[in-house]
Amino acid sequence: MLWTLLEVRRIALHDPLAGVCDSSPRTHGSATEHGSVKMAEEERNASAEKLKEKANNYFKDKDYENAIKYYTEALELNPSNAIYYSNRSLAYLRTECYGYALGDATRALELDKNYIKGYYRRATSNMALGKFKAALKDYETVVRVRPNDKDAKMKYQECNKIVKQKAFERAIASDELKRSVVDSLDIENMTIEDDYAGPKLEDGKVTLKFMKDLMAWFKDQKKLHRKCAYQMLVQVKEVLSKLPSLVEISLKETEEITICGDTHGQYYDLLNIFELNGLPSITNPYLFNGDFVDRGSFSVEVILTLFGFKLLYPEHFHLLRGNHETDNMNQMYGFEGEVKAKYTAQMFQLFSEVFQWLPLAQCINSKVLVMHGGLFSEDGVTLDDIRKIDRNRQPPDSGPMCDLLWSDPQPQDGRSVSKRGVSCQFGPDVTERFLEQNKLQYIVRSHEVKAEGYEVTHSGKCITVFSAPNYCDQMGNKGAYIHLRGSDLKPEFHQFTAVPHPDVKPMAYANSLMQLDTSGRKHLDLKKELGMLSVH
Ligand SMILES: [Mn+2]
Repeated sequence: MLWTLLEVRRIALHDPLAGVCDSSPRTHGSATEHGSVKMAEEERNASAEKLKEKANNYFKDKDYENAIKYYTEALELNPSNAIYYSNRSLAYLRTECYGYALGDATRALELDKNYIKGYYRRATSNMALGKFKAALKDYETVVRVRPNDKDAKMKYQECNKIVKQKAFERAIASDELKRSVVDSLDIENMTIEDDYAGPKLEDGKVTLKFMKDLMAWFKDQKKLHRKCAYQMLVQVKEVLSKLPSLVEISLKETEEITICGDTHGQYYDLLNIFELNGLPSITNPYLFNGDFVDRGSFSVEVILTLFGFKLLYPEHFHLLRGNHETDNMNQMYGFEGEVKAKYTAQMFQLFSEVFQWLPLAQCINSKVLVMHGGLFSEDGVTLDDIRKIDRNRQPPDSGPMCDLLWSDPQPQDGRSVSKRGVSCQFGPDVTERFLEQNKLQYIVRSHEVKAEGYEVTHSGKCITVFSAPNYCDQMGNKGAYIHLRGSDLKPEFHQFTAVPHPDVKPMAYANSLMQLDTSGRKHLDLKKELGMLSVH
């Protein structure tokens, strides 16, 4: 069912490209000039190869945007080359455009169904999208064709394990309907060992002193005692579950709030934000706009610090859910692995329960709407519709809750299929209509890395803010946060750069399938990929 949907999206996705490739006047022109159609074609193919090599070099330098640009140009000259599609697919994977990656891998396979790498790419795209069954099918194909390929066998087994685990989880889900992990914990009777020298809650409460001690403790790469972590999680679940899906706040004339975008486990950059902009307090309120965890390998530290401030200043410290505060993402991108490594699987379950209670959007002075992803796949959604979303769940594959967490703006009017393969892209006209209907001035969203840390689009009506500088240690981007004053609600942008962190690489806790194929950690593997391809 889903596969069909993605197929449809893929076809739509490649329509514009097909248009470019069919630009016959240019083709015929050059053919006439050189006197022979065949020669012209050979020349075009040679130019395409040069463009591909240029793209490969950008890829090696981790400049994926330019790599994509030149693979695309190569494809305009030679649209029947499966390798170009496959290479571009890998570049799209690195830029998190999983929908495009899937489309390109599929296209490569249409051109050459024996192209094994295409199956790998399509499987990786599907894994990234949480479509484990579809991924398994492709790994099966690879293993069938290459029974002696150890790497393929490992990937097949890994993927098969996840599919079985999911099936098992579904089977027990009905028995354990809404039963919280909290019920099976005896937190009161957990003992804190005498040799633990770290911070403890004071009379079971988070205090400012506790928060300062906690941040210093985490900075030294030490672990908060599991009892304290559980206490915080239970309390924050209680606080979040009382909030509506759409949180509404009002700022007085002189009051100001700081809005931050994705932090993605970059704990030392989070500390830097507090250094630059002051610690959270009643007079220094913050809103963190989702994607606190995954990728960065200090996600536990980020989320416990944010939850701590939520407990300390529940009215003045705000958190919204991102698409990474979900089970599927956490399984692939590191948070689940990190919690299991630093604590237990049971604690991850509790994190998952807490995430389900994170609000989905926040409205400031009835004029500015903040959400992680963006606007909707259909017109006519009102603030009241957002208020009514029953959010205590994993997000569905479509609909308003999915869109709030996943969509992206686009420069052209209307809507398009998403580069990510989930939700949609919305144009300036969509934003305009939404704002008008809901009597709003503009939206603030996050979700996309931006070179300057922020971006203003849709004539100032759609603002992106991203607060993970040098994202994944490789994007070279700035981070930013926004100040909003109650008096005029004019956004004021502040940029910052990455600070050093201890030597634990991003994605260190991620699923091994993601590590091998998308994080670039296995440099050898990457070299093999491109080295092998460039001899063509
Ligand atoms: Mn996101």
